[in-house]
Amino acid sequence: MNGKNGSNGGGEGLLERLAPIVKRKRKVLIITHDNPDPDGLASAYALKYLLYAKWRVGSLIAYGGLIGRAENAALIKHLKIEARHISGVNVRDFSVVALVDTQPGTGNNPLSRAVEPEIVIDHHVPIYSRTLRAKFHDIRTDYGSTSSILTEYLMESGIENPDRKVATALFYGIKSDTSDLGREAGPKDMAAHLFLHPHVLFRVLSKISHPRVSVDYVRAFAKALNNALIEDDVIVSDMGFIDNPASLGEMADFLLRVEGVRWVLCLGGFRGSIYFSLRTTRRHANVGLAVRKMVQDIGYGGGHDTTAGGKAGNDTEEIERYKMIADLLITRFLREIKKRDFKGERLLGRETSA
Ligand SMILES: [Mn+2]
Repeated sequence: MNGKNGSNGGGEGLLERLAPIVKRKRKVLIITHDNPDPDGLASAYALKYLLYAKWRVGSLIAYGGLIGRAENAALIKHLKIEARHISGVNVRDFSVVALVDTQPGTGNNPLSRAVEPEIVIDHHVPIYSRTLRAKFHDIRTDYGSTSSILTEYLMESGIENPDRKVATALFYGIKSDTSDLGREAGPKDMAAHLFLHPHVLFRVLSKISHPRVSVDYVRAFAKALNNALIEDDVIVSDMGFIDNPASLGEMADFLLRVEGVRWVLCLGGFRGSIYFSLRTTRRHANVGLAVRKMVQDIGYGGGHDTTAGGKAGNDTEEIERYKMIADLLITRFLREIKKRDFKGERLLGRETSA
């Protein structure tokens, strides 16, 4: 089935199709995207669990970039998810490579071009041609999270009492990618959520959802607010050089909560590139597409209807070059949302209504 909502190369019995690819294999390398979010980490964790519980196949979870947000660090710590940075992994030590919550060719994962993954499980648009070449690919673009897809694998596996740490991770993965099932969540996400519910460790979940934060985090927050420019329903915050690109999405989510705001772009420089997050309250805006136009010829990006992000430029440690790429991204963003004449005043400099 290569329908408009995804591609998994043929209907039922997904686990039966997965089995011959992983069975009796020495070790599977499970890679998720750079600066992994809860959905990526939970999906990788669930696949690792499933491979062992079902076929006694061992695996290792690897990622690129940084584990950014406090929630993500808490997820890893409290659920004991072992994930290794790709720099410490030799891909050749593994007989099978799986990608979750990302695809080959997106530019947002650390898999080298020379390696073709055998397994790709994701919910992002577009579906890449290299994905379709993978022996096993399951891309469902009508799902709010990859965690929902992995939950269906668990359902299909017949495992009576799934590991509660895995269930908690998946539950949080769904919650976080769909903003508590309120954003781009469909009936499948709801069903997955319900299935997991009785197995969730809620006390642990609470620690993950409300983690302690570092002073650096507070500093990043202050910077995002200080640099935020607003006009009508648009906020743009150029945070300048930042310590952690994962903070951008979080800041963009926060700024989208400002009354009357419908569009937010947050950007910042990290290790020679400019990272950015785009958010909207418009339900069918397809900002994933807008982002792909923004990064045309200068980077990578993608996303969903209301959330998207990307990475552009190189050598942007040079302030001149940083400014040039940042301005180009902002100009293209404003063109996409038809707000070319945006000037912007400081959000914090604004008169407040009494
Ligand atoms: Mn996801």
